[in-house]
Amino acid sequence: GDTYDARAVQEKWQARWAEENPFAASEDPADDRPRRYVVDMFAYPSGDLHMGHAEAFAIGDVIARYGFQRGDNVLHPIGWDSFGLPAENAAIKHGTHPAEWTYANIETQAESFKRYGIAVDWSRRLHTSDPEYYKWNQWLFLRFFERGLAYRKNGLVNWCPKDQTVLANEQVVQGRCERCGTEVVRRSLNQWYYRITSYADRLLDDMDQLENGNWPDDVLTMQRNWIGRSHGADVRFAIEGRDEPVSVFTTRPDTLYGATFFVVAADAPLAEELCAEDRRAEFESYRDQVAKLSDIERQSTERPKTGVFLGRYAVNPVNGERIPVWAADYVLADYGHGAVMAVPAHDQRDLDFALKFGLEVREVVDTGEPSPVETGLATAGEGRLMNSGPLDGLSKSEAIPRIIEILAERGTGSAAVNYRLRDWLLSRQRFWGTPIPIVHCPDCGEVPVPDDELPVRLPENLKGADLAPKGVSPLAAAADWVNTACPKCGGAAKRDTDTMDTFVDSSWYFLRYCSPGADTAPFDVDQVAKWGPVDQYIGGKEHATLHLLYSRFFVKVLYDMGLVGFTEPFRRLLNQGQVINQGRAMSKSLGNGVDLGEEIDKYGVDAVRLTMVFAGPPEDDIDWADVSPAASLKFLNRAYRVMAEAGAASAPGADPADGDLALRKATHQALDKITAAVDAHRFNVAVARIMELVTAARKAIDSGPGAADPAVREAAEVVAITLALFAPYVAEEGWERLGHTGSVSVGNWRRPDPALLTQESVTCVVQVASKVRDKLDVAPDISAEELERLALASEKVQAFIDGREVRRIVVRAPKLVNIVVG
Ligand code: ANZ
Ligand code: ZN
Repeated sequence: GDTYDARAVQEKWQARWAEENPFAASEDPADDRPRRYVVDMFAYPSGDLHMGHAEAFAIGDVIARYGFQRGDNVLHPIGWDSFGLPAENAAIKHGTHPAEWTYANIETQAESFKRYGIAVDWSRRLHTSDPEYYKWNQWLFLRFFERGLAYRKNGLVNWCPKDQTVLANEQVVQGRCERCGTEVVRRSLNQWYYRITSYADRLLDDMDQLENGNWPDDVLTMQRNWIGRSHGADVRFAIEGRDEPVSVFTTRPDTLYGATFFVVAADAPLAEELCAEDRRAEFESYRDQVAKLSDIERQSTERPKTGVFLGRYAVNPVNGERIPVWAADYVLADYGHGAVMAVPAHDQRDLDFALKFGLEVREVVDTGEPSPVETGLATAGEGRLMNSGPLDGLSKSEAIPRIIEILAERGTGSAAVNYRLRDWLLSRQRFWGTPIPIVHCPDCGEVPVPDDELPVRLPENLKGADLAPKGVSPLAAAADWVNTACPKCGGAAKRDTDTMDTFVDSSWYFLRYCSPGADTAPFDVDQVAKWGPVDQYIGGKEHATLHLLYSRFFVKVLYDMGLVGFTEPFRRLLNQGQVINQGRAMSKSLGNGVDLGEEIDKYGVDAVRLTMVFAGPPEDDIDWADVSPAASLKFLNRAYRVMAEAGAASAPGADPADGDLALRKATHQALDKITAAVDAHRFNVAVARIMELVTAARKAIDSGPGAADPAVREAAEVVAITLALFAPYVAEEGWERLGHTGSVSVGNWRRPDPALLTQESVTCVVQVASKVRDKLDVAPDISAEELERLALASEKVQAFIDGREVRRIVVRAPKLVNIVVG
């Protein structure tokens, strides 16, 4: 038997693709083919490609290649997210500049991507660490700054003690640094922010464009929860001995009559201010304890409640009641107003606190549930208000607007909306990122670097130990770089020494791909209008609240600037699963890593790619211990032999109509199902249908009409055409063996012939009272319901039922229906 030499075939076709560039997007304005824009989340250049890349890019490539194969004008670009900490850490370790490590790894990955055979337009390649790219991060920053969307403020920020830099909220995962896993602490610093909170409503409301399966539901849910919009009211409580009242945010203003105490976040300045003198010592020791807790511990519901009485009273604005003011850690300083009205009967956290400290619990909603004091469970069900003056007898949905009205009349409250989302903290105290284009002048303050002085380049003379984390940016040590003239007054001034969060780089790169050489703007507006938004985006779920949220924000700002005509960047999103091994994520410590290069050397690119997509639906994880690249290779050899034998026995152009009808039907039905499966992103199903087609063709060659039959050629050609999406090298080689000269990969998809799709019919016998009364021609896969309906619709059958009562109908689809009459 003939087997294909994977390595030789890879080298041959890789060279051909490089020469012929079949996967370049057409820029011809007269090209009116449908356009499709497919983007894989770009790679981070840490070392060579790994199994995760291999899966994500195999899947993205199926989608892109399907577009090419159907003859669409496809834009499928590639780039590198090449700023960031690992490069800097490698540079410190090796005494080099981060650029060395970065660009060497990019070269390695680029070669591997080429070998992996992904169908991309290499002419559009970009690297975010190129000054030609990051110049536009700076330009965009300045536009955001002009619009009040970039600003600097002093505040408590998340600080990673290991990486010695601040982190955005989105980069803190369960209290730990998203990158290195170190527990994050709070620090007070003056930092730059992007005002993403002014887009909170649009980030939520525009999600209706992404629903109905366009984006995975769980990603939408994560974004909704992250933005966390709550509707409720601000209620102002007077505080005895203080001129200004203090507001609380509540989602349950209807329970105001049940507020029996008041709690301020222990670490909020307000707690310190409200604390009575005789309580100060106790309060301060408590506050210092709280400061040591991580956010994980603070928010844990398991931990017993703690707190201290501040020796003060607040006054309930609706009934004048004095309620004690406490400080506690379960109230967070940076949510709402950092203070709550506690309603222990109907809020579990408040109830735990009240029971611990012996505070009053007063039910104000009659839910019919047992008493919270007895069960320890706050009641949250529906019910009528009680013990609530003018609200008595109302339901929650009636009481909320009513109480807001009452508060508004008295000037002590109003409806309010609150968000969990915080502004995006942009500054990083690290080197390998985009310098923030601001000059600090003692006279003029924060002065933007003029556009014509962009980019503000990173200094090239820092390397190795110069970059070690010090808590301030390494750029601060580059005196020549830092000291500059104020662009406004010309006086001595200093550059901002922080760099931007690298998530800025990835927030708009998909726009840059449309015109990667643009040098007067971040992107060519007309090209983006032509290609955007991205039709299909492919990448991992870990970006649900980071990259995907930031990109959506950027596109909305760019829409407001008139630079893009759409408000959402990615029409459809596919989150591929992970490649794991023996049930666990691959890791060095477990020693269960699988090396992509070794797998490719053993089985070839095609077999590895086929294994990736055949393992299951693309969203599912793949356990490499459960799949068999060897079996994939065996199948590819079988497919190759069918193509080679058909090619040896006939020439292109034979009329398939003269071929074996059964095989022709099998081919067209396979094509129909493969098309539907690829459309539905069920690539594993598509591969299974190709496998069946290869089996059918093999049978026709060995024990049917033989290799020279035109139907065998037709089947083999469909194998090559469809396999090109999944195993492109063997498909190209097989196509050539079939006698074709060009590439199989572009413009060769076929439509099944409808005349060959009709299924054979079977005869169904219909009996009335156990006598055959009619025969129906039906599809072999007809459902029982449909068959029963057809049987009862038959005129002959109705004539024999003759108005009698139908007592029972026995259906044995597709062959028999028996109608029992009374
Ligand atoms: C009284 C009340 C009664 C509440 C009741 C709930 C149930 P979400 O949905 O997350 O917005 N809250 C307000 N500010 C807080 C803070 N800084 N730290 C901790 N908790 C805070 O939650 C809003 C509810 O969380 C508010 O409504 C408040 O408790 C509490 F039966 O007020 B509620
Ligand atoms: Zn100045």
